[in-house]
Amino acid sequence: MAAPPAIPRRGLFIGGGWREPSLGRRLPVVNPATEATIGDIPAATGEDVELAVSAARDAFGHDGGRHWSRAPGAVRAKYLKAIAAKIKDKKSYLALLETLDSGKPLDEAAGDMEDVAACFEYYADLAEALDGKQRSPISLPMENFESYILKEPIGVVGLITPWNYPLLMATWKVAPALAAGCTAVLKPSELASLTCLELGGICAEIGLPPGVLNIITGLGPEAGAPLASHPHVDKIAFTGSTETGKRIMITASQMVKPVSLELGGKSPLIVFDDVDIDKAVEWAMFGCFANAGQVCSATSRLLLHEKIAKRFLDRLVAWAKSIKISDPLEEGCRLGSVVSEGQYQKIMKFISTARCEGATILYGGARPQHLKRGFFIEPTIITNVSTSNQIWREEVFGPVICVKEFRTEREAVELANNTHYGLAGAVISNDLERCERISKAIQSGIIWINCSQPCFVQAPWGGNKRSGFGRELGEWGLDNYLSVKQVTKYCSDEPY
Ligand code: TXE
Repeated sequence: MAAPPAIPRRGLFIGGGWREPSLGRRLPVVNPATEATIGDIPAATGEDVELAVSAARDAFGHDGGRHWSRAPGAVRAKYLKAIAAKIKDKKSYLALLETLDSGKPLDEAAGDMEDVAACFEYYADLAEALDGKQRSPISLPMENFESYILKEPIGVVGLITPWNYPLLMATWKVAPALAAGCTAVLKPSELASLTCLELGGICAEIGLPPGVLNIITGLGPEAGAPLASHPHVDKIAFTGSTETGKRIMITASQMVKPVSLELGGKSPLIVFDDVDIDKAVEWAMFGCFANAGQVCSATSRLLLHEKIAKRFLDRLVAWAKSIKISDPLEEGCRLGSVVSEGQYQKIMKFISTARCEGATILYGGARPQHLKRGFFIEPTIITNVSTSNQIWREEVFGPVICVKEFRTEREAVELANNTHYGLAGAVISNDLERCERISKAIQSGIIWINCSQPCFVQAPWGGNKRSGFGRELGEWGLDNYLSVKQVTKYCSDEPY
């Protein structure tokens, strides 16, 4: 088992240096796999937010000069590439920290760090490409006029992020924001901030100009809310719960401030009767139990064709019985702990409500008997679910899948769309025409055919309905941080 590193005691990363929080308060860091307190993080409040926003404004620059917003994309790219290189150098250390902080298996955390580095590299390339695209002509139907657009960085952006992929979710926002020429204040989740604070250390090591990225840790209402409502923050990008997303939208609406929201989900996975059941089971379990189900796009509603339902569930249960649930630092661990005691209690409550509402806990539903400490939950499979049950309607964000059977394609689509959410959906069938039809019929921002959850930095990510709006990743992720300005010139000496 990997030896846990000492947890560094960090301050807030503001203006390129470390600062103690203005009220001097710190929050405990608990390893959810052991329940031990392993360190602490600073608890920022309004005064710290003020300092961070002001540092970001100074770094953004208003009147030309060498400020970040005016630097050539190639210069910004150089810094982003340097961050990526440092992430790669420190991959094992960062993965260990991520595991200790979040409870996810160590090799999954190592995979996350590779994705973090790849994301910085990808947006470094887009920053470079932006140099050639900042001014694009528009063809007009009238002589004597010329028009073009300028793509400009939006300004200072507030980035509020969750705990399920702590450094990766932060990177999905930080990398494109900096590539676009914005400066940023990042507020990671209080439940898992360690690797985001290490990103501050990396920025200092590579000499990122002070104030370009500021990192403040702390509670949502104390550190996140003043960031969202700050009049000098030009945009908020948020990933988290639908409830907090609504609150952020209300705050932002007071200043007509743009927001992008990546919220919860309750995504369906439809499996038809013409498939290789073993392969489909693999996707189903990966789709709902990877990262202990703490994935916004988790395909947590499994829709099985009635002809294969029994065989499919037998295999799924056999798989659930066989996987290794252990301290996430142990080699071969497939299912770690959930992130916190609060999340553990919340998930257990979902399971007991499902039972009370008449659903069947086919497998799991409890803490694994061999683990006496830590917030572990068995992979849980729930059948006999009705569409009025809470377990069908609400996001659990834990290792819990609920199952319904269907007879026809139409019924499958109706069940898939029977949700307020619209982040993702998946269909497994050998009939590719049917898969294409279903891709169009499902109301969500992402559809997977014959798989579940693959994620590529080049492809857009985001949802519809109550899963939010705006797209991250790919070129769409960069556009989140650029505004489009129209410039039109009258170029004749004749009077108009
Ligand atoms: O989320 P919050 P929580 C869902 C998931 C989970 C539930 C609760 O269902 O069980 O949300 O998790 C900051 N103003 N997702 O409580 O509160 C907070 O500090 C400004 C899905 O952790 O939304 C953190 O940085 N900011 C999701 C971030 O918001 C505020 C991933 C997210 O926390 C704030 C995480 C406020 N008033 C949870 N209150 C996904 N889409 O992947 C909190 N925050």
